[in-house]
Amino acid sequence: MDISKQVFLVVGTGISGTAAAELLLTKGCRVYLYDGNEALDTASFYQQNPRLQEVTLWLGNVPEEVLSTIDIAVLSPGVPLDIPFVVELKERGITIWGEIELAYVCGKGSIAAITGTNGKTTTTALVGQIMALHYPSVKVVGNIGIPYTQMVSEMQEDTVVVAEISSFQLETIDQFAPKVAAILNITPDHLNRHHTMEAYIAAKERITENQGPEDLCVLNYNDAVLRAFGQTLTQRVVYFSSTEVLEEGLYVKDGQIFWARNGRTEPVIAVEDLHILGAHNHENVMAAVAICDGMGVPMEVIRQGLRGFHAVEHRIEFVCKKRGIAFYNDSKGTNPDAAIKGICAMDRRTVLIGGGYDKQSAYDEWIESFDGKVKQLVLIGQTREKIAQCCKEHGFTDYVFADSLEEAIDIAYDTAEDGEAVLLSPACASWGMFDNYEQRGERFKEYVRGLKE
Ligand code: UMA
Repeated sequence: MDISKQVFLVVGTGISGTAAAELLLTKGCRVYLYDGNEALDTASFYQQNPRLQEVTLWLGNVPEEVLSTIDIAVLSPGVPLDIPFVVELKERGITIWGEIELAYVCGKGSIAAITGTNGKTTTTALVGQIMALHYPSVKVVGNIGIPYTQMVSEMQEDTVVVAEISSFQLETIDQFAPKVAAILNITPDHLNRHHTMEAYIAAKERITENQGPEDLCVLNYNDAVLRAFGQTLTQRVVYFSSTEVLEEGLYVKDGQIFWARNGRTEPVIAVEDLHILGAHNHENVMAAVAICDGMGVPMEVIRQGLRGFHAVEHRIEFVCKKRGIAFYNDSKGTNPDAAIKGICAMDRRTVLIGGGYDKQSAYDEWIESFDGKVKQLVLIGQTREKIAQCCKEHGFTDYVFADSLEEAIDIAYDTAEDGEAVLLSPACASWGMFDNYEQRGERFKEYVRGLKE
């Protein structure tokens, strides 16, 4: 398809939409922008995006005379497929692409794509770092915070693209075909968007749907859904397990990561040589090893990359000590499963700050994981009553409400004692109080660093 002849409507004016529109302009396409937020300040939008001056931005609706000319709509990840505006686009026969699909159609190079409920940012960052030791042109893109379309103009045939891809982004792929795909795990998340667990799983599994027999899929053996899914695939599959010794695949035994393949078992690295904590991170490391090997990186380079990698920001990130209390920022704990890992990584009594935007998650397992370690739970945001109710049902009554993150930190600082920890690991998205989890984490770190001893 000659995309320069198509008329595009880019839906959403966040970082994906603006990057997509800019890319389309460089391809000589006719482009319109749309945003459902009718209160958006268009003057400041154009000020912040001067290269989009010539693109008309419609808020709330698009006039019929424009809509009738649109060939392809490019959706930002945060735009659900079942909202009336998108349903209308589909009914009109307009092709729907996600921002990822547009990047794939226009981009170059070979792709390693990583999805999963948790661990995808750490794994993507780790894979990116290892690849950069071996390949001259590596682009780390996607849900990690750098729109894929933003990097397309810098891609060459020999570029290696390392893409973190969310379930939102996978809902709107068409031809997107990574050379190596990885699904790290699937636990309940984003059910307000996908409605059912089945739909969420199906979205994640789409990462493999255009792969050929020579391509590779990396899967978590401990996840029953993914283990069964691997058996249905025709491409090559590598499993990893943090609890079982596998006949074929990567596993952890006696503090060492091994890879059993083709009748040989090779030690990969000792867990003590890694700088990232917890069994979930061993899974991320094993996935990264299989992905990088699948992309042609020699094992010695992979080992070097593993040894040099430290935790990513906002993921169980140590901030500082005040009055002997250790503060950890786990703002990326945006769902109960991720937040459980935050608690598991604490080795002392902890005052926990939780709550935020309601994604209709169940908090039972998260509260059960407190297991005597959580001294007090300070609740913020839209979900605070719902979580408090769930706490009561599980017999946990040491919770209090705060009206802001700052107030929550003050309460936690008052409650925690020398030798204990304060952990921000909300089990909820940040929306409603913050633009994103990064902003929440930054605000936490800034305020904590300013606390008086
Ligand atoms: N909008 C509409 N209609 C809607 C919904 C949104 O018009 O129904 C508009 C909003 O008014 C806004 C724009 O769309 O102007 C926002 O688009 P967006 O929500 O897709 O946000 P972007 O800024 O483009 O960021 C997106 C991802 N956001 C989401 O998936 C919600 C970012 O992931 C990603 O880093 C970025 O693209 C680059 O690829 C963030 C995220 O929270 C980190 N991801 C979820 C997660 O990790 O759990 C999936």
